[in-house]
Amino acid sequence: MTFEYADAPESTSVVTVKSNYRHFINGEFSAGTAGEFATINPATEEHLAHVAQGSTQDVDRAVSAAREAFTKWSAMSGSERGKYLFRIARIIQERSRELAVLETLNNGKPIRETRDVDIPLVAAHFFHYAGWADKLEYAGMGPNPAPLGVAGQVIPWNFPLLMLSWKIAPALAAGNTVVLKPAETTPLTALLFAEICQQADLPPGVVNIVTGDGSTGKALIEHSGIDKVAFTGSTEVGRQIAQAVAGTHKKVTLELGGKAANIVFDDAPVDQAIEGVVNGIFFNQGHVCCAGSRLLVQESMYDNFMELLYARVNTLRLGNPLDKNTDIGAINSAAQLAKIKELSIAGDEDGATRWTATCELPAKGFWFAPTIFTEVSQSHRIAREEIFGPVLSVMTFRTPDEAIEKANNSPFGLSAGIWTEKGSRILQVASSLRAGVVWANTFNKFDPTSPFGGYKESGYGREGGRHGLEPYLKVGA
Ligand code: TAP
Repeated sequence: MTFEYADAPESTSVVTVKSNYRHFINGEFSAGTAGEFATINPATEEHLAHVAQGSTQDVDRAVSAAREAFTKWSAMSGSERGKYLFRIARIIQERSRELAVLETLNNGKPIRETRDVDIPLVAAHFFHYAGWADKLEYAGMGPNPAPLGVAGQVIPWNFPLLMLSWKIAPALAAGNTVVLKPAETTPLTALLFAEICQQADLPPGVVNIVTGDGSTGKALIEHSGIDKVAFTGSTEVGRQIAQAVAGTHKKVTLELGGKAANIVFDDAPVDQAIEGVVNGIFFNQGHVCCAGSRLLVQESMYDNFMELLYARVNTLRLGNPLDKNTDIGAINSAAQLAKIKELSIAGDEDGATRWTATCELPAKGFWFAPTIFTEVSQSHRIAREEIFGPVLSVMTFRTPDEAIEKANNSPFGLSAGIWTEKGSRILQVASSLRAGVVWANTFNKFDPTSPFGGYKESGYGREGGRHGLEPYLKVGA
């Protein structure tokens, strides 16, 4: 049964969206040299603002500012650096509503997620790494770990501010300075974060933000003045970056795509597993690198499980992302919507059976209804390629060995989920899965103390926790 809910829209009056946004370089907002581009609200296609397009000169200016700031920032005591990070974390908490609304406006994700997941996790990352700043010699990376220098960081659009925090918090705690490029479709919260850096009196040049498209990201990672490349994005661009930095002194971390298996055994707590599967693929419209996009269900419980799953998915509310009751928001861009549609059509053509949730799609904006494909085989494109949308591919298995084999039969290895009541089975299956993160009887749980990262084509390096400091330090120095 679906209840009727009254509209519960969050007010947009808590945030001021400016008509123009400029780069943040050396502690100040400054115009770029390559014009500007428009950023929109993907839920309505309404224009939000004009944003500076970063040129190689803009990147150069930002790298020079970061280089100059590095001398003082890296010489500062860890406890002093920690104070700045604690201050930033507290301001993020104070301004969380403003950040959540702006993230929802620019990204299309539901306010419930930005308010309850993204922004609290952003603050938690800054708190976590603030605590590490004066304890680097106890991080298990040698007695005197030293920062690398200037980090060039490029992030995607699916968790704009959260990915920023994964990059900036550990870099600063370790004594590096940064130049960050947000994704072209979601630059606004990074620029609000720049205001927070000003409010926290962060020394100029420690954080620099240059906005723009892929060419700006390319100019940044290829700049000879940076010592570290941190990239989160597609495997395709990750490959280009690995080639571009090969043979240079730059240290690299690549957090790339995924195609996680979510494995449900027939002894699993069914209601809990249904919630976990739904959260695994439909959270954030499936724009999640570690989304449980391949569901493996044990054959003996398949019919019952699928019936419950369809019923649950039909209760998800799709629509206005600013409404506090909304579960499924907008797809982030027309380009991403086209990619989801193209791969779904490939699912039909390859012979899988499509099921679509009964929901009405708004007339304006970019939308895709929750979709489940059954009768999927390992060779289908929808079983192998990352769709990065609200589309689940379902397969079955009979034995644990078959589940492990199917789960590992993927070019990716970012995450996986296991649902069973048996602790011994969790341990046995988890230790056989080639995935950086394995969740048991839960899914999509994030914590700043846990390392996160992939195997195979999902990239290399870890972010989060003590491990997340290592990519920003000269280990063993
Ligand atoms: P990409 O197209 O790879 O873009 C990521 C970032 O790189 C964007 O800022 C993009 O700029 C920039 N970029 C594009 N071409 C570049 C180049 N040649 N050199 C340097 N930078 C370049 O990915 P996306 O579509 O935004 O994000 C989705 C992908 O990210 C998915 O595959 C997802 O799995 C992955 N992801 C992984 C993780 C982790 S932790 N593993 C987390 C989130 C997302 P523009 O925005 O202007 O194109």
